[in-house]
Amino acid sequence: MRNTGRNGFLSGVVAAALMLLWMLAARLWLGVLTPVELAVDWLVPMLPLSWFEAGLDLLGGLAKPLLYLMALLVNLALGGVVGVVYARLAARSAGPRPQLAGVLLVLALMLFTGLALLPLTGQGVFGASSSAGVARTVAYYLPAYALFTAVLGVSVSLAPSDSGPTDEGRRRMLRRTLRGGAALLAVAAAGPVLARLLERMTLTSVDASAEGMPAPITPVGTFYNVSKNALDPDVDALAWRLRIHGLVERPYSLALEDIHALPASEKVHTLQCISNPVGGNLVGNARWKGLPLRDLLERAGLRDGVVDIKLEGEDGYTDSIPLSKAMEPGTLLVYEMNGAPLTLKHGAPLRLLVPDIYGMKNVKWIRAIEAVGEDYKGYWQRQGWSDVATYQTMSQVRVPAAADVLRVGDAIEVGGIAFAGARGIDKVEWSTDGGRTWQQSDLLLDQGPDTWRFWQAEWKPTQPGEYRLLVRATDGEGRLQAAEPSPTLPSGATGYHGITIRVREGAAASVAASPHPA
Ligand SMILES: Nc1nc2c(c(=O)[nH]1)N[C@H]1C(S)=C(S)[C@@H](COP(=O)(O)O)O[C@H]1N2
Ligand SMILES: [Mo]
Repeated sequence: MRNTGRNGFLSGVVAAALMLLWMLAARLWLGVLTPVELAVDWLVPMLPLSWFEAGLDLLGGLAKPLLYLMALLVNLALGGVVGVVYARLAARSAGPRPQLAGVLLVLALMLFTGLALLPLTGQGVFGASSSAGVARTVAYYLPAYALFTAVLGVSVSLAPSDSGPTDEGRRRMLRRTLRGGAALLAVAAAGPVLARLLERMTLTSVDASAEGMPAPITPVGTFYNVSKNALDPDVDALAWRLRIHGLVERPYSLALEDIHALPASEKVHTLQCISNPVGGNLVGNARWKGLPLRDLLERAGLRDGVVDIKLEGEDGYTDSIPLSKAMEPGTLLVYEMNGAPLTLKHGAPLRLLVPDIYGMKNVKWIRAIEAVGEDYKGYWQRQGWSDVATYQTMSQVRVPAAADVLRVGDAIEVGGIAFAGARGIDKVEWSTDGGRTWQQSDLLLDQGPDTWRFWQAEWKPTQPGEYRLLVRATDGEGRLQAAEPSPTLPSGATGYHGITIRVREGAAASVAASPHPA
């Protein structure tokens, strides 16, 4: 009996590995979410905020891939458990014939998936409310479970038996051939599948000490990227439709070409993630093109009692903004970024840009807009992140870099960025004595409301030594940014950013060192 259990578990794990390989490959082409992704999506919003924070602190950008890896291992182990049950049943002489047992197992797995797993993870019965739909979902899971069951059935049937030594030699050879073949197949197929998956993965590398002046407009390729997903939705723009519904007089839907035909507006707009640390890199500025959300809402005719406008992404992510925010002319649904069509990772075919509110609420891959009569809590709010999520006023030192060689007598350029959402920046001050005294910098580059400002000053240190260079901004409403450090959770980081630099004795013939090549 112990042997039956071990053999069943191993058979189950091998079968699950092959099944998952099929699932990962088919994921890219059918767009159906793997059970691994469903598990993570379901789990993360339920994690206590303190665990989430601890995980991020400890693992940083690795937290997300490790979570998926863990879910993958749990999946394999579950395959093993199913294998044990199956092997035990098969070992009982009174059990059903193997073919029948196989059909029953596939049926049970399909029913569990369609009626429990998918509805529980927000995909609807048999994936009815997923972007892939029922047909693709079934076309994805059915072969996966058939593969699992076939491999499991064959592997279990080849188990060492007590029926006598006669066919034991043959069985052993078959078993080896089968397991070896499966392993070879898995290894051969895994390479290209994993390579493609890694290319598509959205991984965020958080750098808490970003250095160097950024370009005024961030190129799309270096614009930071954050999403809850391992693989972001790859929306078929031709089949895609935007649905406007809820508390409206005339619900309707639009194709992308309808949206492109409506009067458009363009604007430069800075986006920052609420989990950007003080001095961090999760901020970017781009020129976007789209249409005011207000135009689409007015066309639908809002009924009385609307509190929030809720946006739903193709990845099941939802969030909301207050009606008054939705009606501001600067709240746009955009389809172009820096003069080119929005890319997959930035939310193609359509994303929201909302003034004054952290990236989190700038929903990507929008498929539905709903007028709701309540204060709707979005994906991250359910976990405890701020619902209002107004940008904190921030400023950063970007030059000089901590490692630059600076000398007494040099004219050193100090500067960086400052951002305060729609409030704008009034003033940026800098200090070289850890905040005892402050001097005002020059503000450069006004790209309009909702954009970052660059600040700059020249510094001629007269004494060698170690200096603490700090910066602080005052927003357009005259409020100095918060000095008190607070973590990113739940409302965005606060506190002054600073760097420590060393100034050496002036060299005899020192050339004024500029931190960048002129
Ligand atoms: N549908 C959807 N929209 C989303 C997210 C997401 O996971 N799914 N992440 C949000 C977060 S937390 C941020 S900071 C921004 C990042 O946008 P970017 O990747 O274009 O910089 O998208 C927001 N919109
Ligand atoms: Mo974010």
